[in-house]
Amino acid sequence: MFHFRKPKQPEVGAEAEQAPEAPAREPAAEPAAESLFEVEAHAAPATDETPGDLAEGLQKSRGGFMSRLRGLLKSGPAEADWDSVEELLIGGDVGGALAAEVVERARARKDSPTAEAAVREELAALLIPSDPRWRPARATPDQPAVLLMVGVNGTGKTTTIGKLAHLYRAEGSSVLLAAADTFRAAAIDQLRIWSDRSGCQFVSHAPGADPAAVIYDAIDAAVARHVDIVIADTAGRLHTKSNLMDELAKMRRVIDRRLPGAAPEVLFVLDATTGQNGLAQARVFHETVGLTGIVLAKLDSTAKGGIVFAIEDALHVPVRFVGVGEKLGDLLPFDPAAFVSALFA
Ligand SMILES: Nc1nc2c(ncn2[C@@H]2O[C@H](COP(=O)(O)OP(=O)(O)O)[C@@H](O)[C@H]2O)c(=O)[nH]1
Ligand SMILES: [Mg+2]
Repeated sequence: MFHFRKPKQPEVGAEAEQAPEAPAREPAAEPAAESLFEVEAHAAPATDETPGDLAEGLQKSRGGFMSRLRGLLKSGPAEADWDSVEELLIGGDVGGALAAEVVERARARKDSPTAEAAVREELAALLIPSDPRWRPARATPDQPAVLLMVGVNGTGKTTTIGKLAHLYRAEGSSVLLAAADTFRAAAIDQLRIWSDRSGCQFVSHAPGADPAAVIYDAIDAAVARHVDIVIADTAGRLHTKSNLMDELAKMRRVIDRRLPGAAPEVLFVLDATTGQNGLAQARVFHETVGLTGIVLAKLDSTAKGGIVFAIEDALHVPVRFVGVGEKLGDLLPFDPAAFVSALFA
């Protein structure tokens, strides 16, 4: 048995902070069968959210390692203290091997007027192109686009889903949220609140249910109702727990079976404050489910924004979004050039 909910009107002016965990409640009664196929009432998108600001979100990084780095890079490439530059890049989470490479290449640049220009160009060259207007694609017009959100515990998956739902609803897309984090009742409730707030449809099972079954039902409901985008929440899991990683692989297989050729987006939500530890996690997730994109959450909370370069270099998977706060508008499409400019501004 699964629960399906039609979208509600978003609460304009509602608090945009993390959805509070609602008190546990009895599962709703099973909906009448025909309610599955009611014409979807598109809720008006919420308009009370001002988009977050990248420069503001990067304030800690700009004031941290970047301000010291800029100080070191005022001279021409020949006079710069390159050992200190390398140390600062490592301190900013760029990672040892990559920092050494960047410095070596920047030093070798003969065409740069300043050491700063050389480092800036080398850092920019590391980033994988990503169009900030990127949208998850549907394989055919009668299939929804599917986003599977994965990562370890507490990285910001559910909050990111709330922000994404808000973004896509504001653009007029219909969105269905799948509560495939069945581990705790509170996790289901947290997603339900985001779904109500942004006017999404919602599919859940009882706590403890097989998450792959939730995804199966969510896709069925989305196909039946011509929903544009399905976003599936998953329970946080440690990359070292192989049974939980197998469970994730099963979710992935269910999507592939139910929507052959759909190429779902698997977004890894990385907590930017975990730094280089996050890279080891990301690699295992990538091997298990094939990551297609990265969301770097909590970039506002770290002074080490260099993790962006490290994760892209490690996985060769593009960063699609950065999270710069807890409000609905605090999810910014990733624009590599704007990111480097904001770091050096
Ligand atoms: N400062 C900041 N906090 C965030 C961001 N994204 C999520 N959080 C917070 O991180 C905590 C965990 O988020 P949650 O979405 O529940 O993580 P999950 O366990 O991965 O689903 C919550 O307190 C969120 O408000 C972000 O971009 N910036
Ligand atoms: Mg969660």
